Amino acid sequence: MIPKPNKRLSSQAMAFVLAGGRGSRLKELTDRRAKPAVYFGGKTRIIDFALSNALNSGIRKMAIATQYKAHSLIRHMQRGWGFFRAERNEYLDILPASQRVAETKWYLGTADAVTQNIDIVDSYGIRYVVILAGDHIYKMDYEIMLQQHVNTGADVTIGCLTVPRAEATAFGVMDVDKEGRILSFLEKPADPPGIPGDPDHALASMGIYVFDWAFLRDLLVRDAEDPNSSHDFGNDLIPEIVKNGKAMAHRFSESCVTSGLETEPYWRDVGTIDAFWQANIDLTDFVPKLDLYDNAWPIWTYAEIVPPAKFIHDEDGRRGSAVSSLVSGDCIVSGSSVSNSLLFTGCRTHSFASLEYVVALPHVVVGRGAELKNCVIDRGVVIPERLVIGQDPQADAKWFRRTEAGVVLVTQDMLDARARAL
Ligand code: ADQ
Ligand code: ADP
Repeated sequence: MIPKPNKRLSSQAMAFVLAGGRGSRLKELTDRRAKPAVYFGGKTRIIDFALSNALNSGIRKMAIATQYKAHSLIRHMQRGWGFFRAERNEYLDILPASQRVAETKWYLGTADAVTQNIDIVDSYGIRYVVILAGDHIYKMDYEIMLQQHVNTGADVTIGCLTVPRAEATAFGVMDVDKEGRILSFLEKPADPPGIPGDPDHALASMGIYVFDWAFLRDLLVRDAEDPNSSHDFGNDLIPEIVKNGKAMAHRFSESCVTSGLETEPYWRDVGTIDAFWQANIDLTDFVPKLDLYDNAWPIWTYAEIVPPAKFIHDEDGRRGSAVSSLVSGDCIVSGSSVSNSLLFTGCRTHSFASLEYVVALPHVVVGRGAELKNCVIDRGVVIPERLVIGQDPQADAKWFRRTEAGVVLVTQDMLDARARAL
């Protein structure tokens, strides 16, 4: 029997993941790690969402361009994403800037990150490239976007969603016709145009692009020689295609994956302390906005092999409990009360401690009698006994980073500085 060709376009596609950005609005959380390597959701890191989407969509060839503070990201990739096998025609390449070209050269912009790796993309023998950002939380089936791209014969297909107009200054903003063809594209406009008939919203680029590789390759080679280009997709390549070619918008609502629990398409740029805290705390809702428990669309990650979470009475019989909370493996909640919080792997909370609306990254230790509220605690931080955070805005702002909305970020460096000063 003659074998049938695999009709899924994802089998002819690769994902090129841009993971080089600084993520400076996450402040001290990205002092030592790139934004895509920041922890999210109890067990995973931010980049796991884009990579799991690619994997679940059927894409088996991936490249990840890294640049800023890449060590923790690369370590995570090696530990958690090392199962791709060349003999099955699967590839996952980590492409740090300045490692491959003769002279020391950083990735100048997002397009340059691809240009510097043209030979690697060529070697994959693929037809389509899905360009992804490694720093957003969402579940999406890229196969649907690939199909739209092929059906419309577009030069580029751009993933987009509606955002409040006031927030659209941080995005590429587009105007489309009835067929979804992009008529104009403004990268981070100071005064974003609203959607006709819906002036309070704008149509924003998700920074996700599908190209035929042959088309993008030509464009990159030309862009590399343009002295006026910043070699960036949003600033240079996309406006050029909108002007001279065929750029189509793909609505996220068409391809977002839901388990039935999510009531609306979920996409978050957890790029600020407030947004990061909120999106993590949202997971503790009775009906969460993002379902992480959907077996049909698993979020793959590197998970340490650890014992189960444990909840114990201390020697004096005080109850260790957690309600409306996510508690990861290797946590021990001892004689303390945890509510509306998210504990990553390996956290320890000691007697008389209380945690409310706390996001504790891996291996946080909370000392006896500490009271924590509305905060994000960085990895490995040891909270001293009886420390109170989240009740006195002035004290919080003095020692820690307190946002206007009242979320407090705590790192070990801040605690050490406080200990030296007191
Ligand atoms: P920005 O959000 O500003 O705009 P940008 O800084 O270009 O995004 O980064 C996009 C992705 O590329 C991020 O994942 C980042 O980590 C990575 N990156 C940045 N610089 C890089 C470099 N030199 N090398 C490798 N990777 C790099 C983009 C689009 C907008 C769109 C938003 C959606 O330009 O049009 O609306 O994404 O978030
Ligand atoms: P992760 O991001 O995996 O949680 P860590 O927070 O332990 O990892 O560290 C992030 C990065 O910062 C790693 O590259 C690590 O080697 C480095 N690092 C950790 N602690 C320090 C420190 N005190 N000084 C300098 N670099 C550090």
